[in-house]
Amino acid sequence: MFTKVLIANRGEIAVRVIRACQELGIGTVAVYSELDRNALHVRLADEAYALGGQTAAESYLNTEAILDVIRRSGAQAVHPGYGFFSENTDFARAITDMGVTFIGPPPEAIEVMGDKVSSRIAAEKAGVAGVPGTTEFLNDSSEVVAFGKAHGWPVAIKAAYGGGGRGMRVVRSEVEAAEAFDSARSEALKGFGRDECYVERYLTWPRHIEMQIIGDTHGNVVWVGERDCSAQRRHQKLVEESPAPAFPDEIRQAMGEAAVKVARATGYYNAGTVEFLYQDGDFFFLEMNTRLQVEHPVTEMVAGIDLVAEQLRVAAGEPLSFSQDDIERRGHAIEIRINAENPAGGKFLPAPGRIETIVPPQGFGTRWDGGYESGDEVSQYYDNLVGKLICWGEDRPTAIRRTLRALREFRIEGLATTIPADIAILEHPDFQAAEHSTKWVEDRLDLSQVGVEPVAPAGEEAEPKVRRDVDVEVNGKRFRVSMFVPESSLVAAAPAGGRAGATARPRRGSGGGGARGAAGSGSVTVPMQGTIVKVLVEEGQSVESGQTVCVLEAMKMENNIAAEVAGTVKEVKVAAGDSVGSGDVVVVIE
Ligand code: MV4
Repeated sequence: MFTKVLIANRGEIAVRVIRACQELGIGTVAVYSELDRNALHVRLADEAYALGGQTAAESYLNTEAILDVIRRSGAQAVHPGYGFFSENTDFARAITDMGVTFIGPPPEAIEVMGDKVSSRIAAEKAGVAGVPGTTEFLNDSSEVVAFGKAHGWPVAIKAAYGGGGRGMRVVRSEVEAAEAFDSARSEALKGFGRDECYVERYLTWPRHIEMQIIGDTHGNVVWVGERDCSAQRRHQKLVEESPAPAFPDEIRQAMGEAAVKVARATGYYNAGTVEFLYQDGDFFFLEMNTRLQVEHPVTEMVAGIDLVAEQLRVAAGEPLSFSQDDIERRGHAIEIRINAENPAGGKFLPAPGRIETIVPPQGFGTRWDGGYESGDEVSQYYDNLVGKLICWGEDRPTAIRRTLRALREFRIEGLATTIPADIAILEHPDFQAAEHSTKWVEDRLDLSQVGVEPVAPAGEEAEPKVRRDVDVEVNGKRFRVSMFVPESSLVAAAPAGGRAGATARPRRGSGGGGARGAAGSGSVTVPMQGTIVKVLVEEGQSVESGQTVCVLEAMKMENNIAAEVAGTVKEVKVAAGDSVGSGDVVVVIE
């Protein structure tokens, strides 16, 4: 096993990998941008090296800087996490040439799976079908029309070198074909620099189900379990779960075997995910992700397997620590991605900023894989995933209830998050009945009522509460009621002219304070029980309205007690050290 691993990433996934290394006794090397100098992954790692730069391109994607840190730190292997260098074969080869292990699949497999056409051909060679369609590139829109007539409408035109839905056009009838073909091509050219397109049947209500596989360098490849990632918006997954609901076990077995066949056909090792579309009992190969994915924990929770630890083992040349027959899946797991985005009105506007307070939920079956703690900054320059909440339950209804409980318990102050949208998804009868699809969030889920005001921090210190007793009558019965209210509200609620304004120090942003009513009263009273620590006026002295006449210490705070009217001090009723009660007159002004 390695003794030192460099984690070429940041945020929650860097934290996730560091934790796995620590549990295996492996030393950890973090890298960081200027903005991440004191980020959680840096705080947790054994060593940390600056990459310089702020944007991802200047820092986490700076190959030379990372190669330099590998040399200086003596790391024997690099875990790329997801994103950044995770599917970059130049990087994988560069470090391999230095004698450093890339914790991931062979570069040849990354290349084959790197575009839709070669991956689809590879899957077909392995005997795994994609959505019925062509693997030849389209020359003109008449071929789209011919395909539609032969296989039925709608059809999808897809950019061969595209991704994330860009360059995809749905064609519902012959008349739409020409324009759709042109716009798919131009979007593909703009987005990916190549405009080759192909056509396939368009599935109108599919689910996105993906299969986790892992292999070693000894020829073992196993499937660990599927994840349903249908609840997504604009190709950003919001909720993932395992097992896929309403998914028969024979299909699971067949999908698992299909995924293993695809992996074997490309000489795959390490962790990978084969994506399928599933509709009406049929599944079709979509693409393969040649990396550890964000949503890997749902599989871990159901299978009881630490996928990152296993990645480290197989990268070190060890055989997989389990066989296909050893894998048992139990219960149901749901992952919620919590992003710093404001889902108000379904807009999901990025909401980077400082997390004033983050208190993740706890309890049975409740896991938090986060990248930040209270006081940390979610930068606009990087992915705004704050972390992932993963809940496990005996069955799907239990897991849904637990996830909802945990989401409602979650406290994040200082910025807006996707939590209200996540709650709306999990509460929805369509989701609970597993009647959703990849289009459900955008087409059916109504988020117009979801409004999020970022929760403001509670302030440096909680405002002291004071007791106030009032008499109330309920249905003719008299009750004496004790209220425990913030001082500021007490002052604001005081009857006009009744008492002097009290100014608490340190002063808080809002609230009452200050004298109320122009008339004011000559009898200066204290608004709460406490001790007079200073008397600032004497009999016969003239005072201004608003002038402090004495200082009252109450609830460990000093409060200036001010005159409400200008005049001459007729009587001083207290001295320093005196105890006073709420409403006591301390000074009389004429
Ligand atoms: C499809 C499809 C329906 N029929 N292909 C979108 C992104 C790309 N990776 C594949 N995508 C789709 N391909 C056919 N023939 C529906 C989608 C799709 C989708 C797929 C997976 C996850 C989310 C999605 C959201 C919208 C559309």
